[in-house]
Amino acid sequence: MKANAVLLDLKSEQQQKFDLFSKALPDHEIIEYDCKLSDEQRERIRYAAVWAPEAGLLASLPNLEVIFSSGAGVDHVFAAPQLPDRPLVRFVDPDLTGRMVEWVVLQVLMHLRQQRQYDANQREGRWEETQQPAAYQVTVGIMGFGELGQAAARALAPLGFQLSAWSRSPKTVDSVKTFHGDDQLDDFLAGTDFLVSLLPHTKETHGVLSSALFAKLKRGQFGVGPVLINAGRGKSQVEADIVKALHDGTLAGVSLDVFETEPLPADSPLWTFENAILTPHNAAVSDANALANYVTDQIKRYEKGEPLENVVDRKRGY
Ligand code: NDP
Ligand code: OXD
Repeated sequence: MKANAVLLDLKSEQQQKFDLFSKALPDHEIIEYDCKLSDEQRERIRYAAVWAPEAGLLASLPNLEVIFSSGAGVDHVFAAPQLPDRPLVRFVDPDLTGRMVEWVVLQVLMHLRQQRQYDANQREGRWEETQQPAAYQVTVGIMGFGELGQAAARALAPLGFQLSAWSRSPKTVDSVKTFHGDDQLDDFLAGTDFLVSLLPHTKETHGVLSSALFAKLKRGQFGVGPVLINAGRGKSQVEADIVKALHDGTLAGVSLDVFETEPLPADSPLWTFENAILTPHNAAVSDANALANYVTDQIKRYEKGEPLENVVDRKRGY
């Protein structure tokens, strides 16, 4: 019998790759969760890698030592009732970060160059130029300036954008005007043309992307902006307010990867706007290979007595 079993309760495309875990940890038993576990299996499980575990699953594992989130976010893990008090490690990896950077840069450029308008013109065979600002005339404000927000800033900087960022705690980063805390939020918004949200979903960030906030954004030049780009979490946005802001011009456009309800319901008005770019919560997927390497490396570190990395602070909720 192999010692120290690892339970996998991942998204289906990652779960299918469970052999990656077996190869990396040949002396561990890998158990794919399929809604039933014997009492002996429950006793053997020391580690669990999960996306959205069902109520009571993790609490039913008497010898569980570490929980791994298969995403960078952890709200889906915290949402599970009866979450045991064990270290929760989130997924922080160059593969995921690189994917998010690609998505953010793509969206910023799509709005800067008014690509949706040119797509519409092309469909109608219309040759028509619009005035376009250059990157250096636009301030991209990044809300949530952690792993992903800082990587996005590093990619946007060489394109010439003016950059600002807002986080909970103070930060000093070259070429980025930084703000922190609720007291500095209005100043951050007042200077922001394109607002990129990479915030986690917590009690504090719930519904923060609302009419009141959109009204405080800088009114951009040349008819471009303000724009909302959100790949953080859908529950940080008020979709009824986004729809209203797109109708009345408070927002010139949006790019949304995350939604209050996922999948986005077919009757959501968001589907109907030409200037709303929607993607199905795949701005930065957790690649199965990268995830298996990450989790198995962390387990090896832990078993050698080294500290786990990227352990979530439960009080902050991210
Ligand atoms: P980090 O924890 O590294 O960064 C989070 C940032 O948000 C930090 O700068 C933090 O401030 C800031 N923050 C949190 N709460 C507040 C608050 N109340 N007020 C102001 N700032 C706040 O996380 P990551 O960058 O790795 O990931 C961010 C989020 O991106 C994830 O939680 C997840 O929701 C989302 N995500 C989405 C994906 C997708 O495909 N759509 C893929 C991966 C992640 P401070 O620095 O002071 O702690
Ligand atoms: C994540 C996500 O949190 O994919 O990693 O949303």
